[in-house]
Amino acid sequence: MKKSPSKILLPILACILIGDALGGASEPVRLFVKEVPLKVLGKEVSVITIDQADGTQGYSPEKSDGFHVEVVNQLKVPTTLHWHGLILPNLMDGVPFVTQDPIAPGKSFRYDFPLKQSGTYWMHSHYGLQEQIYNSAPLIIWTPEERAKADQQVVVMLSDFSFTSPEQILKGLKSGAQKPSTKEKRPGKKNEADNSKKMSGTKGTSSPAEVIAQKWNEQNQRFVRTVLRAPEAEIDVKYDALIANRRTLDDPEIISVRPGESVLLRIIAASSSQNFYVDTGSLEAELLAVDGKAVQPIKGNFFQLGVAQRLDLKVTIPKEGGAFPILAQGEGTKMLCGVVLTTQGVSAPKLSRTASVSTAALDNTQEKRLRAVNPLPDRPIDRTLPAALGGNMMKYVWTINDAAYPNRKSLDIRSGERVGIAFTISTNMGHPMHLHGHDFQVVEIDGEKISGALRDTLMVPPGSKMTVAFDADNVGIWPMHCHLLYHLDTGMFTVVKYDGADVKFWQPETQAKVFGSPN
Ligand SMILES: [Cu+2]
Repeated sequence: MKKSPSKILLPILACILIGDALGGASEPVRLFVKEVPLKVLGKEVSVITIDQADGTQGYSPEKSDGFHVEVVNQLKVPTTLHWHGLILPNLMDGVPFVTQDPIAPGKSFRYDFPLKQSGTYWMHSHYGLQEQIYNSAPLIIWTPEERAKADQQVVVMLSDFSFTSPEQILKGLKSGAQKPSTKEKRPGKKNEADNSKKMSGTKGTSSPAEVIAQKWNEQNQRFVRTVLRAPEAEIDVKYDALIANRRTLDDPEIISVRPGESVLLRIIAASSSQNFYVDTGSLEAELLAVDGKAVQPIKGNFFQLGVAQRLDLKVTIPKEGGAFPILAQGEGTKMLCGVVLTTQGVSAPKLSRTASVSTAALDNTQEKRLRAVNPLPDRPIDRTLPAALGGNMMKYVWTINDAAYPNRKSLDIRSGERVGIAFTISTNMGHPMHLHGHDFQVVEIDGEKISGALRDTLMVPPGSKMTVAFDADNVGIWPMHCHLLYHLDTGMFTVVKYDGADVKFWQPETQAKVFGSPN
């Protein structure tokens, strides 16, 4: 139920009664999308926030209440909000020119639907390049079981920060200014598509250096941090800082915790194109869920997190107390961000924003070991959709099945099918691929069949072959795209379309006019 500033009790009581009659709170929470100042590295910049009337960021409903939101656009430009990872009715998905018209400045839009999931989700603008300037917020769906997972729960939103506007960054990428150095370029593998040879930094082609990577420690059955000689990860946007809960490590959020108690960290990669490694340091963590969906608990202190993915990590504070930084290092960079857990009377240590060594590319070390708690029912795949991830770095155009969006090429399916999506990749950067409106299960990695994690976003590293499966039980037209903002914006986007879907809002031609064509 929305908190009302009204002093009159009667309307509130009426509200509660109506809400109860409908089996839950139906009064919408108003989410105001607006510009706010933010100080980063001593300089004040203007960013976007999604706030409730009382200043709460985002929206975290009880599952049993359902989802009831009115988005109020207080920006000077259009927007829409997408509820990342939620299984919802198609026209509630919040994608302009696919499932709704943009919300004009000063206008609002209602989103109402029952909730089918619980756990760590998030919301973000699906309009233009607004995601880089933090048109995003947490979306935690609560149940008594979610609350019982730990003594204390903390949401950590990770992001990337640049003093350069997203429009300028895109211009730079298109003109080659942000391109990785070409001196490390070598010919691509023989079997790669022709255009992939134009991409710089093919995996294994940059000269090996000392890099931080994730390793599975077989003896202790846990994920750990290791330093090895390997190529640095290829990245195409270089940020000025990384932030956690909108703060750099110069002035991180300090979270008070109690000795001996457990803390569940709900970590969200809300970045526009920075993948992360999450380092819990001296605290042994237990990974309980990815993308809001339970996995067989697996231990470690060093985890991979692709853009738009989430990690639920449970840690226990030692009885003797102390200060415990929870850090995230960017893929292919030395930059760090994070929060610090401290017990009473302990001050947080001074932390550097820079690690001494850069990191390797995200890979399948972690994904191969994840197992779903609630796998899909056993049944063969009826139809496999190909998803060949490609691109042309010279033109800065990114493609799925050789096509750059906007276009009218859809991946077509029918209700009732078990659908597979077979990802192949010919580019030197990995792509965090997100399918709207469904949970999918990772069922095959590099030829090995597994009962892998349920997810809504899959990191496809360079050189890998990965298949996911889902049950086609949610009729509609659903975006499937790379979640690196600049790849999504320059073509790596398509739609999975059910037979008989309502496509009245699908206007790729209008989108091309409004956002421009990548070609
Ligand atoms: Cu991508």
